[in-house]
Amino acid sequence: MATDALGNLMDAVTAGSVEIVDLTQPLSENTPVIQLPPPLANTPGWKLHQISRYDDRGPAWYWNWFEGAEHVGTHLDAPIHWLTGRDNDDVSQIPATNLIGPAAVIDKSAEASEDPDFLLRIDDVKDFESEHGLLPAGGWLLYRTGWDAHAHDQAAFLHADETGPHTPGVAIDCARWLGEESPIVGFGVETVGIDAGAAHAFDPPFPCHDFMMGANKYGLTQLANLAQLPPVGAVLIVAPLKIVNGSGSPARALALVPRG
Ligand code: 23J
Ligand code: MN
Repeated sequence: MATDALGNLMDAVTAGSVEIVDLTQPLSENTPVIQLPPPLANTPGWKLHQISRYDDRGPAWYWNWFEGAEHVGTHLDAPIHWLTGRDNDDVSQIPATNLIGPAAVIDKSAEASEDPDFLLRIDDVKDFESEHGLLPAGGWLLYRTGWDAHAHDQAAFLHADETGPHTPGVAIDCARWLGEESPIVGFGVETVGIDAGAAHAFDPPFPCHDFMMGANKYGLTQLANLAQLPPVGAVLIVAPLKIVNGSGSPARALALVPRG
């Protein structure tokens, strides 16, 4: 029965047969943020302001306040983030049951290291499904590209030249399929956003945002440690702040991973 399931889970965590993997990048003033070209407005990054640190302002306590944006660091894109999802959920309205679910992990790190503009195709996902089973209904597809290796360095992470940013993403028809056809509720990436660096010039622009948010689905960005996950069998837990009217939120993302 269900109480045994949770007891067994906690026993497995204690015994190490289920490992907790932290998929979250550290959130600091050095966390990279997306840079959109003019005349578009850009997001500020993250900043801590000290209130007191065991001093005259508060002799026995340390605390800060922060300024930062919704779409900074490891963060969740709510459906309302995009024009196509304007009547869909804001981040506070996302059903909690969608914030935990099975995760499939597709690894295109070899392809992305050869070609930083690599785009995930429907055939790549179909090939994955042939090998590992169908994408999980109500779950998440996590897209490993190796881009987490650059997350400590804004220039390397955004990887822009005079033609704009070059980071891996999703082909237009695959983005449509993920939103409109696939059974997943969310799509997670290692890059600064769920779309390719070059996706500003796609039709529609930023198709992964367009089709996922339009389908009341979620994005999850700047993930770490996807290399530690199996292709199937892990469970993702993502915890965005419950910001009323929020279009997204920095989030803690964790995976429960079976070992042995
Ligand atoms: C606004 C416009 C374009 C993009 C984004 C935001 C993001 O990547 C985001 O964090 O949602 S591509
Ligand atoms: Mn975002």
